[in-house]
Amino acid sequence: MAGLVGLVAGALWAMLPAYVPNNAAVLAGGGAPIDGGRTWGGRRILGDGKTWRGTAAGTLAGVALAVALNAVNALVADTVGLAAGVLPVFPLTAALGLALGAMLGDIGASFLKRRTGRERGASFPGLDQLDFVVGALLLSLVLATDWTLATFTPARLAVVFVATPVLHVVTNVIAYLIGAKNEPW
Ligand code: CTP
Ligand code: K
Ligand code: MG
Repeated sequence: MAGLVGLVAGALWAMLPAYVPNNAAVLAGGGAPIDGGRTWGGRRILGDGKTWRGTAAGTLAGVALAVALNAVNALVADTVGLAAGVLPVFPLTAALGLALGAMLGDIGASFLKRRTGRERGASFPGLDQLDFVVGALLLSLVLATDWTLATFTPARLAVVFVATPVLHVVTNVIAYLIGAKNEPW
């Protein structure tokens, strides 16, 4: 797997533990909101769309996926002799950074949405598609600094920032069409 295919595969593989948490949170959501119903400046701090259960389930799903991807990676490398480094291997610190960071990025976006007068479920183009990527990369950088710097090369980052909004729009439209989500964003 050389050249462009390897680059795109490596970049998306590295971000998978950050892609899954939001979808897992949608499926697991409900229960007590993180902000406990509290308001700030007349509006909810975060809103009912950010719950403890959704956040915990999303984080666990992302970490579990990273562990599973490591197993698949080892299997594939043994079977087809994939060159080491094409697909990243996740240390647990990186897995947690990507998964929890994605959730925190999404929560930060809700905070900004409430401060700018947007009700729960309102769209905020740009922020909606990239909040979790920025959160994931930042927390991964904090918890697994060397791994993050070595894994997210400028070329892979470029792929991530171009491909993620496209993937995000597609998965959310699908989630909306199958009735898992109230809005197609
Ligand atoms: N969810 C959750 N906990 C989270 C993130 C999401 O429980 N940390 C669940 C909620 O049921 C939420 C649904 O997933 O309604 C969809 O997530 P999202 O689109 O991020 O939330 P919204 O309801 O649109 O709220 P907001 O406007 O604050 O983004
Ligand atoms: K969101
Ligand atoms: Mg939403």
